[in-house]
Amino acid sequence: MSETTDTPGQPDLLAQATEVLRINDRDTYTVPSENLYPHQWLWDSCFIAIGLRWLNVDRAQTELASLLRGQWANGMVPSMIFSDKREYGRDRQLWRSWLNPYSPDKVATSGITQPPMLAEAVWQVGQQLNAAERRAWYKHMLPGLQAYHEWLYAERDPHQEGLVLQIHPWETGLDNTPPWMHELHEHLMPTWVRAVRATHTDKVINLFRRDLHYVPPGQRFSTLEILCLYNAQRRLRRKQYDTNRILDHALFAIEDLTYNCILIRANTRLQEVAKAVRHELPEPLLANMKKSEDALDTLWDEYANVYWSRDFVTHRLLKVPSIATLMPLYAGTISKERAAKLVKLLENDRKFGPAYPVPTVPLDSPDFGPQRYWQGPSWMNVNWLIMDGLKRYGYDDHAAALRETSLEMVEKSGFAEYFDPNTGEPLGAHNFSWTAALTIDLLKR
Ligand code: 9WN
Repeated sequence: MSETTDTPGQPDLLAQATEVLRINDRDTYTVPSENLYPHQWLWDSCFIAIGLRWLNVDRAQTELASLLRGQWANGMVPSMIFSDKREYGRDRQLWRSWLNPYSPDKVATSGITQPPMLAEAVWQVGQQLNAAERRAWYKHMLPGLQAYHEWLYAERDPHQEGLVLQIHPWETGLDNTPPWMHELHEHLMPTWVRAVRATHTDKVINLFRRDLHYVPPGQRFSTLEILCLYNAQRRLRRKQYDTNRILDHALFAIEDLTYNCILIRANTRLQEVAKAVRHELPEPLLANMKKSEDALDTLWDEYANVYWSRDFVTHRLLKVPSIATLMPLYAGTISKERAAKLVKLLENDRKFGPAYPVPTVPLDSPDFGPQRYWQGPSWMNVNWLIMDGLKRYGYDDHAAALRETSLEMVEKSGFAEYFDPNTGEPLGAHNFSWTAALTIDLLKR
């Protein structure tokens, strides 16, 4: 990794963050953390590249280009590309991506995707290049990016609503976020998992969970939830990750609010990238992008004054509070009036305003647990998205305050995967790559 200059006042933090990325560097990509997450993940690499671009822009480009080695021939960019080390054979076998004819020949991947942060990351890395390099970089990434967005609309918006659906909680990146877990607990728990619950055998299964070797149980999924998620993953595998077959009898089919907000923003970035190299995006794709912006409105709840995710089949809004509430700020296409309503929630001490914001579930929700993974803790990537949204709507002071508390959290507790929003205590994995990378981005901007 190339040398970097210190930012006044924060030299140690910058050096420490750089060291985390060095430890997790696997030459062409970066693992999220050494033991718990030994593969390449889609949105992790995007956040990592956004930080890496300040240290070594070549390496940041490699990080993103590596994601495309896993791209499927139908355009899907998978959520995970597996390490080819022998010891991870079990992980590759669990997914068996080779069952689907579109999966790449030489790399094993998952069979689902993750939030489409790639266009944003490509654009951000481009900002560190001179005009000629930037054009070359955009040209290099554009075909893969365009194919990915086309795939999202072709396969994940079958009714052409302008909103794309997700088929597994892992696709949202917010694995156990309450709206999805409510669906799971209310409708989708398989009989054999109910039997495990009734007989309390989950305690035995705990002994075999790899994650619990590194993270205390209260900071992760419950075993029942994990069993349900693996059950859902096996159903996708049985249908060879073919969206049509999956939607025939889908366990999960949700138009997730966070996912769609990230897509709307990514569409804007993709258009900027295309424009920079005078490439005309196909009309149908442009029409879909426009439709998405309008479709976001259909998720607005006039009574509650917030947006929600929606069930794809029943079209019922999933009225369960979570961090998704604030994500339309990042989408950037909502009105100033609605943005102001969301900012009020961020200012509210009983909702999104603890000492170390932003909690991934509002404090007054019955689902809030300050240490439970995506059910309360503060995460650096979510903070980054919210800061970006705040700035776009002119809330510079709010964004600056969030930058400050985010950096304080890291100074106090190191580069944890997530943080207790009340105490700032470190939770989950240590030396987590996107926490380090986004710290670098906050320090360098
Ligand atoms: C499943 C890697 C990933 C993140 C996700 C986070 C977690 C995986 C897991 O870790 O998901 O994909 O093992 O739970 O929820 O956002 O990309 O850091």
